[in-house]
Amino acid sequence: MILHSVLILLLVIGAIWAIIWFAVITSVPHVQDESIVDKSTARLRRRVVLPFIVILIIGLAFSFYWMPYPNNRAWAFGAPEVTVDVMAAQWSWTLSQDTIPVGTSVEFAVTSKDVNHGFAIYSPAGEILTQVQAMPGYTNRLIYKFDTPGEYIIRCLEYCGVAHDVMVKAFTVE
Ligand SMILES: [Cu+2]
Repeated sequence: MILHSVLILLLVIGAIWAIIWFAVITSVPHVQDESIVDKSTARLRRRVVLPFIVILIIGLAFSFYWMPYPNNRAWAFGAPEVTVDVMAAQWSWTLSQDTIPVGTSVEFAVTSKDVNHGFAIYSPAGEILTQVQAMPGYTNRLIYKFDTPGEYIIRCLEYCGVAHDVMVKAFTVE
């Protein structure tokens, strides 16, 4: 995932650099007449701004796949077949079920009893996979698909009081 992001970033920077370089090389005339320089400046802007906008739009379209918004996740993982209700409170997590089926699109409906918490899921190897805010009076919907069975850990990612660090809960994917 990080490698993808770096590669995309390098491609975008490289493409922008190439376009600017090409535009500068082809539009700067070797004359001192200022009217020609003005024209070439306008041409330079056209050549840089338009491709830049096109690259931005294409980049935005491709990066949508990794965005955590419910519609994008539903598109990437499939419509959720299981909904897990998650209630955060100082200082614990309550889940409507502790076992989640592997390879299935799951929706976590996350809310809080008291203050803001950060609902984060960690893989059995300890890597953070996905996260969303747990807010009082509002339900955030987080869609995810677990491809590997094992014991996953929920941790709080937003400081919520003295026992914030022990706000940990495990669930099983099988
Ligand atoms: Cu916390």
